[in-house]
Amino acid sequence: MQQTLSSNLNKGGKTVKLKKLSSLLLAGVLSIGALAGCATPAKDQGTAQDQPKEQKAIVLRMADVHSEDYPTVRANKKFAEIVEQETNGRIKIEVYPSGQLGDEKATLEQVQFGAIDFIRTSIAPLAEFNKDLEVLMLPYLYDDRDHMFKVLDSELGDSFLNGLKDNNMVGLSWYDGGARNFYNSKKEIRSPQDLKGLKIRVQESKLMMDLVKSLGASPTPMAFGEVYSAIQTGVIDGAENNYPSYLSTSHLEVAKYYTLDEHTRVPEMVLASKATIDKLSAEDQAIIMEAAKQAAEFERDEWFKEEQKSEAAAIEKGSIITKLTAEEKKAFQDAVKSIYDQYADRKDIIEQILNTK
Ligand code: GTR
Repeated sequence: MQQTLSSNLNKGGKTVKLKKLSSLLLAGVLSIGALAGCATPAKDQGTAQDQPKEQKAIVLRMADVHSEDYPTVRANKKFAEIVEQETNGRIKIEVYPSGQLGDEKATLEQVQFGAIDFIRTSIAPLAEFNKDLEVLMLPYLYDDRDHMFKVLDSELGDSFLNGLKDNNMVGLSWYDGGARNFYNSKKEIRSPQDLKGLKIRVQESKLMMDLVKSLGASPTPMAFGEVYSAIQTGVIDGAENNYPSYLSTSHLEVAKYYTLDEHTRVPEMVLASKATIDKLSAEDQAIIMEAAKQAAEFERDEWFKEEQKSEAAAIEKGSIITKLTAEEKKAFQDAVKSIYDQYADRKDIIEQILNTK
């Protein structure tokens, strides 16, 4: 490369060639950044003369374990679209679905050291890095989705979004992740006794392990993408998740018994790497914050529609859906009560959540 550059310089037209040299050097520096996983420039959009270097788009990456047409991924794309539009194309966000950048735990780690810029994640694996978040996913904490969003959209919710700075992350907004339910390949579940002895996959989360244990089953933490074959080969008997995930992963093909016990609502968060945010201007930071809020509104609407469609789709595909009576559900609620004892020092926040109306 050095040879080409010096011969260019020797051929006259010095100003132009020098500008080319500086843009080549800049491209080199930026692509080193790309290798290190930092913000990367978009493809060359012209010569240095007609395209001042500050006009080059910054390309950022966003991870999600869900597939292309899942509500969260559609909302992530909305986020990217708004950011690109509001920055006049200066910032482009590439959304990588289906765990292409790694499983949830691994991608969360990468967000912390700035190798991935954004992630949409369940807070269950996130809480392994920031235990404070666990109070937001305690079993049977919220009456329903409206109650959950009253909490998340309050100052208390904001304090959790802003409480990740020590983990080198910045929370941007809250998505809906519905209520989680048990499903398995073996039998219908109507009570915690029915769960006894079943091997149930959980997210990589201590609280989720405790929860499943308190209900009598045996928890197996495992990455989301491995669950289908683990059920199919009998390594585990089942898992627990919301309706849209149960469908989109096709877990229903290998675990047809789905019980609407709604043992927990685990909020989902869009977050950014602090390293990425710190590199942007205050104006761009504000655009990103606002776009993430708008994307969350979009996701919540899409989620609601998706959940409505899910039951019919699951039944049509041969799932056996078990609805519990209030009394049957109470047996689940009673069994998990002991978990709250571990959070005695967070009693005030729990009370505040329970009293949010
Ligand atoms: C889904 C959630 C994912 C992932 C997954 C899992 O409901 O949206 O982010 O956490 O559950 O169980 O691993």
